[in-house]
Amino acid sequence: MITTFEQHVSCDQARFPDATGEFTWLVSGITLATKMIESQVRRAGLTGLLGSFGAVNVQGEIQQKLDVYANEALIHCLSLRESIGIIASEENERVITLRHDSPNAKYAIVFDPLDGSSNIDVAVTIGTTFAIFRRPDARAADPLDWVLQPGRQQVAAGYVVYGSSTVLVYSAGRGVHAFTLDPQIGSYLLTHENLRIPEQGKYYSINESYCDRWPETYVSYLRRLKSGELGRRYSSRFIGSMVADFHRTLLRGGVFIYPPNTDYPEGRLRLLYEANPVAFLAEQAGGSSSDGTRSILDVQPTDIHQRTPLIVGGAIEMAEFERCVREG
Ligand code: P6P
Repeated sequence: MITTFEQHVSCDQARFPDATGEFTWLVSGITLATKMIESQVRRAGLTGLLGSFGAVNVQGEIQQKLDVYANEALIHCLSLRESIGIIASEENERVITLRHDSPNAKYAIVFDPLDGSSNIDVAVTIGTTFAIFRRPDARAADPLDWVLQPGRQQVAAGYVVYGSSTVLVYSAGRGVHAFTLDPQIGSYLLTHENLRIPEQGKYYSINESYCDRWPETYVSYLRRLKSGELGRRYSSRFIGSMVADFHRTLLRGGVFIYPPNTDYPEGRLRLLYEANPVAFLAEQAGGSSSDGTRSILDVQPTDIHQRTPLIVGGAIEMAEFERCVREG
């Protein structure tokens, strides 16, 4: 018996008496756009979509052609969902106001259209991350108020990882579920229901080339993970695409860490559309997250592109991190 992503969301929404199906229609914009992105990712080398677009985005990073395509696909598909009032994208400096004053516009969506762009041309796994917020209770005059909400306010969040298979991982606050794209029928089919992050894994995931520029807490944390004092010697995995590194952490356990360093004193990853979605999923799956002082989900954003340190993983690895923070 197969369950498509749309069936899953529709059944989930049916639990709410006033559900109108508009949320199901909203998330179908994500599945459609990511299927369009997936088809281009798989053929990029054949269709001239590899390489740089020749422009620099708001992050100061050289845009890849697939970055631009992915962003345009998501904006196009989501703009057709009248329940979305505001969009914030990693590729756009400012929020995109679709229908800010419409009574039907109840949601805002933030996304990184293609995370891990440096891996595109070498055929390494990349991904799309997203989070959905309800418009603030008050009639939010400022579009920014729709998206500058703490991660704990996310109505739903997830990512699509374009790897050896294409997997949509999603939560609407009732567990984490994964749907694998069946390219023969063009549907995301439920393959992992109620995913739980293992209490302890065997991998830590960090770019160790920055180790001479980390705060001491992270140096001692890595030393503990490597020492075997947590009952096992950890191995290292770092793909350079947060989505891929987090997906392995979610399925196999362990911890993903992007500390602050002298190059990125606030951390490198973006709070709104990278850290918050994975922090939400990790917590829904029995793990947790931190920015070094508190849960990622408790951070009040002040800018749509603000960066943050990110530590996210299973119960044992995160408890050990908190111990290292307490001991200073
Ligand atoms: P570094 C990709 O550009 C990204 O935003 C994340 O997906 C990834 O974890 C990180 O940057 C890699 O950064 O500094 O290790 O190359």
